Amino acid sequence: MAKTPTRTARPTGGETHQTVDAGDATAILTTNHGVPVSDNQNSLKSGARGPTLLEDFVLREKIFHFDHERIPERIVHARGSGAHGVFEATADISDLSKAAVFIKGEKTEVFVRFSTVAGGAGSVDTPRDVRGFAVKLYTREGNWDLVGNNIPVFFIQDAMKFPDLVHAVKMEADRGYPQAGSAHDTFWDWASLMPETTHMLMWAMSDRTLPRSLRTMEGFGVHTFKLVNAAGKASFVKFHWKPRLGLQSTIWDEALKLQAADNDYHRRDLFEAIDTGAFPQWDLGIQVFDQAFADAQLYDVLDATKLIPEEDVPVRLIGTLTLNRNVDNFFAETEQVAFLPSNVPPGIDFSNDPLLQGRLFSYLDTQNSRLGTTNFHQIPVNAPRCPFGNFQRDGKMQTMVPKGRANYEPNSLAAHGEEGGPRESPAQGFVTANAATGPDESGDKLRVRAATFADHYSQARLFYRSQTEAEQAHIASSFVFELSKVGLLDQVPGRMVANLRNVDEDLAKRVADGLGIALPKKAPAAKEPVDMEPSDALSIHKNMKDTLEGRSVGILIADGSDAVALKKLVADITKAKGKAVIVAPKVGGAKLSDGSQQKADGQLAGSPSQVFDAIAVLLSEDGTKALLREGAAVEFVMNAFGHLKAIGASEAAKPLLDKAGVVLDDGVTGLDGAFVKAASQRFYDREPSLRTLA
Ligand code: HDE
Repeated sequence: MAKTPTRTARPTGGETHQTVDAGDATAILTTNHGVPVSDNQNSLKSGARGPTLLEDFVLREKIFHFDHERIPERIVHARGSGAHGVFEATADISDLSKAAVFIKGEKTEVFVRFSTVAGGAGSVDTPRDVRGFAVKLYTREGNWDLVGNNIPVFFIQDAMKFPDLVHAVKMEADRGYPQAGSAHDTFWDWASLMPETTHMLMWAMSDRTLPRSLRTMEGFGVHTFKLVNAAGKASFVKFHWKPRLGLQSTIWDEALKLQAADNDYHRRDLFEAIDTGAFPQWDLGIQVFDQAFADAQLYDVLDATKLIPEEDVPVRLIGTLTLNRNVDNFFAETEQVAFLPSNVPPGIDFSNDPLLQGRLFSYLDTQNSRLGTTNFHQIPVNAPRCPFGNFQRDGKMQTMVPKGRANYEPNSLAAHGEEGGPRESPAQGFVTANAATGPDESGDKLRVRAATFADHYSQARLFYRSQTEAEQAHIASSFVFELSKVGLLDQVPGRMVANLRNVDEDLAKRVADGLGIALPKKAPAAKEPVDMEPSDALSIHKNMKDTLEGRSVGILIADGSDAVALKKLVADITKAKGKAVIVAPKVGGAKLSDGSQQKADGQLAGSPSQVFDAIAVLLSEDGTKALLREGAAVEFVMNAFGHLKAIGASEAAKPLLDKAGVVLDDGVTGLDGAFVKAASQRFYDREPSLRTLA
């Protein structure tokens, strides 16, 4: 009898179906059942003008398939963008974890999906929202899914509250709006009644929720996990992804205008970066600590509304993630990818964080309703890259064809010369770390919240006090904006400000002033907050990189623009690893000073300055005169200035800058080397002169 491998390999397309080569111009169009199609334009009719016949199986199959092209979108994180890449382990941490993914030099394929949370699949990329940062690592010991966010803490402490959070933040149940935003009654009604959300709200109201690019945001595993070494010793760990480009965010007015300029701002940025070889990279960092450290903290390390300051436990970099391949098909990959926080290889384990524990069930369950089958693990983007096999059988959309009779275990079929199937391995298999890692890990059945989860404000205060002045102003102003959108529920803004008084009196006062309401009485705190040492790692501004890498510069030209200056400018930007994008009133381009025709990358009206990180205005006197009458040109400059961006301009362009209200500062330069340097930064000092912040 023929022997088959004891572990069933993942079927590849080639083994199970031979699809026609899309690149082969001679390939013949067929039905899904392989029957060649003669006419893909006309349905089968009885006579040229007669009724269509039910017999037309080609038409029926085509429409039938089309009717079912959509699957339910994710209940949260519906809008996302994905890419393939590789993770390379760069440090030896075998003392901490036995996972093969961490063996120094090991390279592991990955798939990453970034997402917004609240909006539907077709919503815009740049609302104020938390971003998902989900990484699937196809390790040789099975998939490890680190399903995190771009914020290290979460709204709630216990999985029991997740449906309430999501119902409150998504569009309101009766009216179906707003889409993709928290600035509405039900969210703030709920949040203001849930003091445990306060720390996360501080992050959500900061510029963390307005990332400039998916490439310039951090990722966090959020929960405390465990690393387990070969001896079975467990350590606590928090995971961090640190972007190589540094942190960068937009500001609120810019994010609003981006929504009008480009719905797909982040998706496009990610795709184009990978497409042009500017591969986005992050370092994986770990904060490792033990029970003694955990016991010594005023917060509970199992509480997902708390972080561990990097000053207390430094982040150790142990690997690099590089995204180097765009998806071939959005639906097959980005839409069908199924992340499961319960996917961990031996050497990584869960803590008792009650939010994490709830997630371990939820994600497996949701995939069945989304993808329609318990066999979703066979979809190529989800299938492990290592051999896998067991005695689970059948079910909808079963694509594997197991051979033989061994669909049960134990069996003695092998003794009779038949395939017996795979066997468990106590030595190599996943074993839950049962080392005692904390008190209260067993006991009576209790539906309770640990008393160690009671401090809701100390870390919110830590976050606020770790920000720069400009960042604090943005936080206060976001609270004002969001709460100003709360209509019917008069009591809500006051209730929120009453909570904020526990965070920082100045913040509470700024928000109350901004709303024009009296400062309410301080809300009673379940536990009085304490002052923690500010942490620089929590600020975006303190973690930005002055680099043009990953940034784009919009260069506005018109007829008569200086050809030599343009060439030099583009060269300077490219040399500094920035992206130069030429914008002109007509997309066909402009006639430069030397008579040559310069093609534009974008037309002025369709390429507003909010899509760039800095602008250069390279105009002749005539060009300036023509553009002074062009609203889009004035706005191009005015918004760049208002969004605190560098503006480099030729002498002749000055009247346009004047009309746009530009006032000279460090960010307004000529078109020499000073511009490239300025274009690598933002000019937050400019802001107080431009708009009233709370
Ligand atoms: Fe999720 N979450 N979540 N979540 N989550 C989902 O799973 C859930 C939580 C996160 O790109 C869903 O496949 C519960 C924390 C990301 O496909 C769902 C709880 C964090 C993504 C779900 C949480 C996340 C999801 C929706 C509380 C940061 C997108 C579709 C107990 C650490 C993954 C799906 C992707 C998606 C449930 C809390 C991150 C419904 C019950 C905390 C990045 O299963």
